[in-house]
Amino acid sequence: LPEIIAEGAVILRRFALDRAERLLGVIGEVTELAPLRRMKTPGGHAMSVAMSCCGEQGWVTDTRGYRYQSDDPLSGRPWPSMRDVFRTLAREAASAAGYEGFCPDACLINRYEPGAKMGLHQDRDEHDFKQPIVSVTLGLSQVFQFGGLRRNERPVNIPLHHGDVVVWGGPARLRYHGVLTLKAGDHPLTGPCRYNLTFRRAR
Ligand code: MD3
Ligand code: FE
Repeated sequence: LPEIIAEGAVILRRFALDRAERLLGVIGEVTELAPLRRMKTPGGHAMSVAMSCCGEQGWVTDTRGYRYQSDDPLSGRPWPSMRDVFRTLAREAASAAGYEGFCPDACLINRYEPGAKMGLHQDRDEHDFKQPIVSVTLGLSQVFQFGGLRRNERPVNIPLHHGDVVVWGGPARLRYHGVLTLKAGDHPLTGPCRYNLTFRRAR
């Protein structure tokens, strides 16, 4: 049953569980073409999260800033295409949360290893904030921080587990969020890591 965590934000616990192994297989296929890498922030520090992308647009960061682009900066080639299992999952989850017709053009693949985290931020590099975001957790559990529309609002901690899908739209779309440091663990399908797939409409 959908769990509403705020207006516009819905957790679909274990929604992706039955397709988790297929999703992980596709992550393997995509990251063979576009390897996971720790990108640099505009401040010049390497992120602790390793990232790759698939779809028409990929999210990148370097010392020039954050943006979407159609080519992988490592290879200079277009990002691997959006895979059907990815697109279908994102569409079905959005629909289950009340957002019909979601058609992502970007999937960011985040890999967290023990010690990796993502500080509080807003997702605001997309053109249309009326489009929702769908995120999928695979492997180890990690605590998600769900804040307010202003950075100074104290976030709520929400543990996310293997197969959980979260849909963020409407008034929740620009909320601050992050994830706490991943603790060491061993998951039968992913070993020492958590993967997060984040589906967005960039353009
Ligand atoms: C809440 N990733 O890649 S996904 C990111 O677990 C990112 O890898 C985290 O934040 C992760 O930008 C969290 C969940 C998420 C994504 C977008 C949101 C939560 C959101 C947008 C608004 C509010
Ligand atoms: Fe984010």
